[in-house]
Amino acid sequence: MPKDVEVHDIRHDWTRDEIAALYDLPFGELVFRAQTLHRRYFAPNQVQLSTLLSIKTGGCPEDCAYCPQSAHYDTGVDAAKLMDVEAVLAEARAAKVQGAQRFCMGAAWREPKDRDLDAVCAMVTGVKALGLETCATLGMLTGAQAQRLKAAGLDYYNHNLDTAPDFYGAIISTRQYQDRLDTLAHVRSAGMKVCCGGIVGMGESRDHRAGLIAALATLPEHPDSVPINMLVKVAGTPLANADALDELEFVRTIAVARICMPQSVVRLSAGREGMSEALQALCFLAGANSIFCGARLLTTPNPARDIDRAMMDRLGLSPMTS
Ligand code: SAM
Ligand code: DTB
Ligand code: SF4
Repeated sequence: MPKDVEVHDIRHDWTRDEIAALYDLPFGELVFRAQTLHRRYFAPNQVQLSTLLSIKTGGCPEDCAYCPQSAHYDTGVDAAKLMDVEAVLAEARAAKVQGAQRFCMGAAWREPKDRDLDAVCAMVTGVKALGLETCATLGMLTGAQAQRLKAAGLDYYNHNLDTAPDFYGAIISTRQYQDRLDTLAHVRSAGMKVCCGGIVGMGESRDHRAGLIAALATLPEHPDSVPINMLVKVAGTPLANADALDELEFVRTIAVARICMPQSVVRLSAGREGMSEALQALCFLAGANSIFCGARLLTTPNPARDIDRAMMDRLGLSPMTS
């Protein structure tokens, strides 16, 4: 691949207006551009497979309007203590048997206490020893906590920007956008890979969606992994009755993420349970190349493994080889 093509493709100076203009392209033109870049940087028919486990569920002090695990809303999710290390390792072994490549441990915390991090570090080391890539999402981290996780063997840290800076206040009041940027900087400085994306379908405008992609694509380094979540509407949360996002607008968001961050793995993340196979096929065509596999996300359903195997077979997709 010619060097000038690479230099031109990987930009950190995207403006929101330029990204809004991508959204405005004719659908076929947008998907063609995304697919062209996808093929330049990735094997086009390979999909990275991650499995999620909620290692500490519910009772979270934050007020994220989308989240079934916030203690502010009555969603029927019971708060549970941090799981035992052995129980987590048993789940990781099962995920590996089912073909997962990365095991992502999620905790409903604002931030981990140092005492909790002892157990999480033991989980990370144990999962890594199984030959799986490791990922965790535990809320805000200090620099020292990020370094401890890295030393324990953590490959990826997931921390989402969630939405555009100017829509953020409508969704979360208990922490600031800058807090998230600070955590992402700590994760990078510690030498871990960054998994960072957002949620669409929360009542934001197209311009807000462009603002989210602009915030991600102008980080000092593009996130290695970019999860694009379709809001999973959970009864009891403030967003339970949010208007459904137009399906093709979701595909456009995937395509725009692919164009603005060509070397990042873009994950068709939460929300697949409500999507047809045809819609998911369009997302792969638009540059998505990762999914969560396994019948549960953190607290909500995800397609069962055999359903996804059948989909991947029908579409000629295979697990990503590095
Ligand atoms: N508590 C930690 C935090 O917020 O960073 C980690 C777990 S939190 C559940 C991880 C991410 O899940 C959130 O940032 C959000 O993007 C996503 N998420 C949570 N609830 C969701 C929902 N109902 N639909 C789509 N994505 C959701
Ligand atoms: C991400 O961006 N999506 C995942 C993962 N990172 C942690 C979480 C989705 C959660 C969906 C709601 C639930 O199952 O509780
Ligand atoms: Fe807590 Fe994370 Fe849910 Fe926000 S998204 S309420 S921080 S678990």
